[in-house]
Amino acid sequence: MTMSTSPLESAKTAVETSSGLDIESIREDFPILAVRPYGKPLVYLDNAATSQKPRQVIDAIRRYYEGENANVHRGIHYLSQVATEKFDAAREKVQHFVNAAHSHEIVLTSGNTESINLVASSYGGAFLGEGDEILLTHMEHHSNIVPWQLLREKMGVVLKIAPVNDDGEIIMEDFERLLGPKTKFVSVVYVSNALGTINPVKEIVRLAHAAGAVVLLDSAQAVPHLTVDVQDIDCDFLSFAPHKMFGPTGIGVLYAKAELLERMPPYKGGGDMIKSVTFEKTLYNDLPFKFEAGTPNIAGVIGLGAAVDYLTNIGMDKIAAREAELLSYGTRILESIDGLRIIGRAKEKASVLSFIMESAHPHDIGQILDQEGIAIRAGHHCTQPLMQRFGIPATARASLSFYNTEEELDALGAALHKVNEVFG
Ligand code: C6P
Repeated sequence: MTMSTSPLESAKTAVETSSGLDIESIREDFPILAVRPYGKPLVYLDNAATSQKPRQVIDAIRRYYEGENANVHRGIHYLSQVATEKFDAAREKVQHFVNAAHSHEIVLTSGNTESINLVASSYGGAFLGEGDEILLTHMEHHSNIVPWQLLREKMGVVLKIAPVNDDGEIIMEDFERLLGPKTKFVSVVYVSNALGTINPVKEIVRLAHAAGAVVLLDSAQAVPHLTVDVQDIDCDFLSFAPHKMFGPTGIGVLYAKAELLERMPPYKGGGDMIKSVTFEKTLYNDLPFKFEAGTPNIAGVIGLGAAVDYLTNIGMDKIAAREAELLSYGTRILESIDGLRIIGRAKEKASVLSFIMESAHPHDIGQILDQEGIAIRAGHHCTQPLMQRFGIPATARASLSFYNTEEELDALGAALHKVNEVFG
């Protein structure tokens, strides 16, 4: 006898056979997934805020503190050599992960935000001036708006904003129209944290370069989900956030073309970024150390190296394919909820599901879901201008990662029905 299956059940079967990943064993890598909030299974759908950490990353950090802890690039003793080797190896892993041409094009910072501030302050302070135009888009995170506003206050640069359409895509005709002879810099988010839109970054870089502008890609939400190849994209700067890609907090990455880093002045002064110091004059260190003043977050960098290994072993192509499956499954679940509107319907989309409901404010949705053990984010997601563009104060946002499951998305759907029951 053939059993009838619902569309979602048949989708689930297809997912399990096509992803090629053993999700159950992957989930065992993440100790935190065993936490039971309020006695219920944890459903962690807040990966865009920060991802959870696999045991491999946690162990690498523990190993460092238990058996390798020393400062780097300074000591001649055994521990310092071990720590320095691990630290330098992590930079090379990051280099290969984003296909940078040289390891000295990878600058280690304290976070994605810090990486963008470094560029605005160092490159912007040295090479941009009164009346120069910087082109952003309406979907930027505050981290890619405010540093440029600070520069505007200091240098008198002009900010231009490329609009987005109702689906949450950059209107490329307007983007192109806004590029002019005064455009000296373009700074664009690769994947929107609030909408999930994957922007056409190769085309953006091509157009910007043709107009003579330098390009930064805020890739905080891209690197955990897509294969990112900086040489193929040909961007000048690319920032990302290891804590969103299964690594620790307190560490960031800035990729930059070497010729730009060579010309840029240091961002901060201190130890490690110098060759020699007298009271009269300081000679700066070679790349990338010129931009890495003070003792770095050594444990964080070693943890980042382990996160890169973890992702590489699984395979970014498999991760992207799995997340595409989860995104389409989750989209269909949300579409089945009365009075729910998805914000962000770009054709090219990463695994972010932002939505509003007629029955409840996003914060109330977040609270009901929390009671069910489901972690989402509710708010403006540090994209207030984008929320204004859509005429809404906030969204509820479920952001998925490859370790999520169809069962978890079913739980999300059931909890959203409950929201309608409670508030409807
Ligand atoms: N977005 C989110 O929940 P930091 O805080 O430096 O690690 O990253 C800032 C940042 C910059 N750009 C984009 C596209 C981002 O998504 C983020 C962080 C988190 O969406 C926290 S607001």
